[in-house]
Amino acid sequence: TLAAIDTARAPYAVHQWAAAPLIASPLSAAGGAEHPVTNPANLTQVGTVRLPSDADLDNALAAATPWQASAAERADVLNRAADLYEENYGELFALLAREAGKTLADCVAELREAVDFLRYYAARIPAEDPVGVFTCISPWNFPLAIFSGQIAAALAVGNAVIAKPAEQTPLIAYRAVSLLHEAGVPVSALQLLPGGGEVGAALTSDPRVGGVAFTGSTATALKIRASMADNLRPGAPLIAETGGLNAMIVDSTALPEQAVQSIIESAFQSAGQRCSALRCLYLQDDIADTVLKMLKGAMDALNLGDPWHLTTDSGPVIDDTARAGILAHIDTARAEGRVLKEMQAPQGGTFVAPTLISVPGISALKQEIFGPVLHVARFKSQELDKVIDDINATGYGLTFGLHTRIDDRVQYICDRIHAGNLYVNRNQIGAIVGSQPFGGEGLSGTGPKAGGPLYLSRFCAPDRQRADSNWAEGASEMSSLP
Ligand code: UN1
Repeated sequence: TLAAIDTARAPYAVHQWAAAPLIASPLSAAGGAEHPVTNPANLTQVGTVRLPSDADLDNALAAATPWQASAAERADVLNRAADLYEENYGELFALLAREAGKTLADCVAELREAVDFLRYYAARIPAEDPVGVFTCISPWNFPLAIFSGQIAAALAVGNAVIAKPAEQTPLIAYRAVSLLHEAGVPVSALQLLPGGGEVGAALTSDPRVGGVAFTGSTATALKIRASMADNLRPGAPLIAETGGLNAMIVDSTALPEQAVQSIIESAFQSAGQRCSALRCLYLQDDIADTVLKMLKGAMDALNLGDPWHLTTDSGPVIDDTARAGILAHIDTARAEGRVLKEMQAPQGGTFVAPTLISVPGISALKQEIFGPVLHVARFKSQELDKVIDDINATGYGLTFGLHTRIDDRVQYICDRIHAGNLYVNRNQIGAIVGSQPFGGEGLSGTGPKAGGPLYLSRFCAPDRQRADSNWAEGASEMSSLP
C-alpha cells in the first residue's frame, strides 16, 4: 500500500556506504532474492540489491499515483534534483565507474547529460495532462543519463513512474531515485523496481500501466510492443530507443588526422558500448592505407584499464556474457583471416581490447556487436551509391558519420542516408540535450528524439485522435522492417 511505501520512504531503503571496496545495499524489508552487483573492472562486489517479489510488484503498481503538483512546482523539484546530482558528483562518479565500468571522462559526460535532461524537460513542461503510470526501462550503458532522462520526462508531465533499471546497474539508479525523492518527488510518483526481464515483462503487461519508455535492444522493444498491444489500453504510448548498425564514410578528400580522431572516439570510447557507436567504417580506396596506418597507431596509444584511473581511455565491457559474445565474434573473424589489428586486453576484469576486422561491407554484420570492435570496408568512388544503399538496407537508422571536404557530397550523402543523427567531420557519439536531440529511425526506435522539443508530447495524455496516429506511426515504423 501507499502507506507502507511512504513509511519506508523508498522501497529500497537501506543504503550503506563503506570504504573501498564500495558496498552499497539498497535492500527492502520484504522482497525477493538478493542480487549482487559486480565491478566489471576487477570482479569485486560493489553491492547488493533485493529484487522485488510478486507482492512488491503488485504493491508498487497499486501505490503509483500521478504527481499532484503544479507544473511550476514540478519544474522546481526537477531543477533541485539537478542541483543535488551536481552536488553529489563524487559519489555518482564512484558508482558509475565501479558498477558500469565508466571512465572518469565518461562519468563527467554522463552526469552532465543527466543534469541537462532534468533542466531541459523542467523548462518545457506542456500544459497537457499526464498519461497516468509510466514504466521506464533503461539500459546499463547510460545508467544515470538515460535512466534520469526517461524519468524526468515522465515526471515533468506529472506521470507516476515505476523505473526498472538494467540488472547490471541498479545501485546508481537507486542513488538517483533517492536524490529525486530528496528533491521533493513523492515516493508514490517515483518507485524503483530493480530486476531483469521478468520484472520488465510484468511492468509492460499490467493494465494499470499507461505507457512505456524503453531504451535497449530492438528485439526487446518488439516484445514490449506486442505485450502492450495485448494488455494495455489501445493507444498507450511506447517510446523506444533501440539498436544501431552505424556506419561512417571517409572519402579521399577527408583530413586523415581528423577522421582518425573521430573513428577512435566513435568506435572505442565507452568500450564501444553505445548504441550510437561506429560499427562499420567505409574507407575510400585512395585514402584507406593512410587512415588504417594512423588508426592502428592511435589504437596503440589508448590506455586500457581501471576506469577509476585518470589516465584510462577505455574500460571493461559490462560483464562476462557480453565479453564472451564479443570474443566469439572476433574468433570467427580470426579464423577467417579477417582481423586487421588486435591488442592485449588487461587481466582481472571483463576487458576486450579494441579490435579491427575487415569486412566486404556492412551487410556482413548480422547483428550489433556491442563492444570495441570496428569493422572496416573499402570502396571505390563509383561504388558510393551502393555503399549508401547497403547502409540503408540494414533497416537500422541511428547515427551516421561522414568525413569529406566536398560540400556537394555532404548534401548528396546526407539526403540519402536514413539515420536519426548525421555527423559531418566529427565523431558520431555524444549527442547533446537540446542542441543535438538523439534518436533513430526504422529498427532504431519510434522517436521522438530524447532531449528534443517533441519528446515530452508522448508522455502527455493525448486526445484520442493523436494517440491513435502516434501509435500507428510508431508501430508501422517498427513492423515494416525484418
Ligand atoms: C545509447 O547508447 O543507448 O550520443 C544511446 C550518444 C548517446 C547515445 C545514447 N546519447 O552517444
